[in-house]
Amino acid sequence: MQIAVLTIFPNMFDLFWDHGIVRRAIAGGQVRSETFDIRAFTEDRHHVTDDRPYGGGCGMVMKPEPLARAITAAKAHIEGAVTVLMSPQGDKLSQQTAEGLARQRGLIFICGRYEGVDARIARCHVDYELSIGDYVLSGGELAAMVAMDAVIRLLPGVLGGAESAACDSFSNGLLEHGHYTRPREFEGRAVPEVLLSGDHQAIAHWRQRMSLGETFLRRPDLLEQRPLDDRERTILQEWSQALERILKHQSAHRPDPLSGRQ
Ligand code: 4HQ
Repeated sequence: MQIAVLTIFPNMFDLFWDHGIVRRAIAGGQVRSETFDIRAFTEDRHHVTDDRPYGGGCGMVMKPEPLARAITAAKAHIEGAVTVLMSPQGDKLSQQTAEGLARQRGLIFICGRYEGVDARIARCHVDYELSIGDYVLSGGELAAMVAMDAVIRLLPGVLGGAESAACDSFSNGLLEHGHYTRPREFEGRAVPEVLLSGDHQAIAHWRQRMSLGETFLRRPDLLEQRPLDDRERTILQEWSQALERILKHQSAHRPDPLSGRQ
C-alpha cells in the first residue's frame, strides 16, 4: 500500500516511519510512505499556509490553495488513492474502519493545524473524514499516526504468524484475556495454574472465558453489538445460571433478627 501524509510538520513523522512494525512494513515493501510538506506548495514569498477566518472569530484557517496543490501532487504519486482528512467531525476510527482503510490501494492523510482546513477542501478534495475520538488535538498529525498504525498492522505480510492480527483485541470483537510471562511468581502473585498445565484445550477455554468475562465487566456494550457463537453462548449461560442460583440462595436467607446487625 502507498501512503502519503500532507502536513506542515513533516519531521513529526520521521520517528513514526522509523520504528517497530511500521518500519518493518516499509523495509519489507508492504508499505511505501511519503511525507509532503504543505508549505512547499505555497507560492508567496513568506510561504504562508494559514489566514484569518471570513466572518471573524478566533483562530486561523488553513488556506485552500497550497493544500489543493499538495493533494494533487500526492494523487499523481498514488494511483486510486483515497484522501482522508483528520478531523473531529469525521467518522470515529474503529477496528472496522481500519480494516476498510487497509483494503484501499493507497491512502493520502491530510493533517490540518490551527482551527482546521478551509471547508471547500473538505468538500471537494476529500473522500473521507476520520476522527480518532471526541477530544481536541492541536493538529491532525498524531491522529493520522494513530490511524496509519492501526491500518499498517493489518496489511497482508506485515505481522508474522506469532503476532498475528487475528489474536488482537477487537479483531474478534472482544477484549483480550490477560497475558503472563516469567517469572512464575511476581510480587507474591502466581501465574494462573492452567497456563502451566500444557493442556492446550484447557488453556484455550480459559482464555476464552477470561476474554468474555473481561468484556462483560468492562465493556458490556461490545457484547451487545456482537453475535455470540455456540461456545460463547454456553459460557454466558453457565454464568447466568450460576448467578441465578446465588441470587436465589440470597433471597432464601431471611435477615437474622438476633444477629445484632442491620
Ligand atoms: N483535530 N481526530 C485537526 C482533531 C482530530 C481528532 C483538531 C484535527 C484540530 C486542525 N483529528 N484539527 N479528534 O482533534 O482527528
